[in-house]
Amino acid sequence: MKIEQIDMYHLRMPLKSPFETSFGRSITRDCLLLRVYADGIEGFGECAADWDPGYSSETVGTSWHILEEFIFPAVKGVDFSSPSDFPQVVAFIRGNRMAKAALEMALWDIYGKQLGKSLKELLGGKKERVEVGVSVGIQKDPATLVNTVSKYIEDGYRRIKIKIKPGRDVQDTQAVRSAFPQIRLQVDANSAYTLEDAQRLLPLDDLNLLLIEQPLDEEDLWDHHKLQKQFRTPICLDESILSKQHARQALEMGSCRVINIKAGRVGGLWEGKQIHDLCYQQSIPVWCGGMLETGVGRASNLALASLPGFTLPGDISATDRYYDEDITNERFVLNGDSTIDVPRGDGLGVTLNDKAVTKYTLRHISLKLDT
Ligand code: OSB
Ligand code: MG
Repeated sequence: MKIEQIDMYHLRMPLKSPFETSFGRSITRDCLLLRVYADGIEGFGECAADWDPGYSSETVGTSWHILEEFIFPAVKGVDFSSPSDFPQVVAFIRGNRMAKAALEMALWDIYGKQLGKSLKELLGGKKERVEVGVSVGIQKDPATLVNTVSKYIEDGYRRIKIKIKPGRDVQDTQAVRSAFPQIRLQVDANSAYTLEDAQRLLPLDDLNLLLIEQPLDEEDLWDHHKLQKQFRTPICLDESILSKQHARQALEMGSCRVINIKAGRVGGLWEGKQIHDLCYQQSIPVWCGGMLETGVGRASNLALASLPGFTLPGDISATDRYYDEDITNERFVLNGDSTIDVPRGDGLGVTLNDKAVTKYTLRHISLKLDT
């Protein structure tokens, strides 16, 4: 498999409703879309880095730079026997995992189309539909939050995640818990706390939460261990886990009991699968996180989440939770049992709506690599 051409688009997608986290509030979601041609076959990749470095140090700008100046030149002329060769080819580039994951995704899409297999089959996925939940941003006040959550429950979501931040944590979570005593509930702090906040957060431990996601800084593996000792509720790491290495060390240290796997954050689907395999062997539950992806990234997330160790519901909601209009022709819908079907088509199993791509594109380049 030799890449002939790459088209890269910077997209800005209007969100259906603003999304607020401890690191900021967004009304649009930026991403990079790759259209890659190899052996006459077209594949798609999405780079999950956002416009600003709030969640991750990578941004649309850094990813564009790294892809254009380093990753594309590195793959020029390379004959891939499988996309699993890709991590080694770009290993000389430090970090920049979201940028790498975007091109890797497109290679998996092309590879699947070549072999007539879905990404789920290529990765060894088992499930045909995966359990999903919804990630609810910080609302105006606890009453508004309860109202927003109730609408998602009416839509059929049976697992709710709420975003928390200092000043908007225990009270918000208690409000949702008392309104919905039975709902599967979890919280995500996106690194907003320090160990000194542990005492104040302790009431969360009595709210029957599935997990507390990333309370402390990305670099605080040891402090997460100290925090986990004070809580019965499992700590789940998101931002802190950038590789299989981190996952192994976090588990050895007791920094968490659950891991959120996002292929983009860890450098691609292959690394995501390695983390899954490690956790599966140790009976550590994992689930597939999301980053407000378009239909391209969502298809990839669904395939990854079909692996057997993804035993907790993913942050992979239906298309209409995020966008009125998506860039894929396929829209993902929620089934009555709070699942979404894993795409069955070859590769990612999605096609692009060219009109929508054009509409949301801010910048585009096209590169020929076979000359
Ligand atoms: O921390 O899981 C997160 C969105 C963007 C960046 C980080 C996160 C999120 C979400 C939304 O929680 C998940 C989704 O529905 O895509
Ligand atoms: Mg998170």
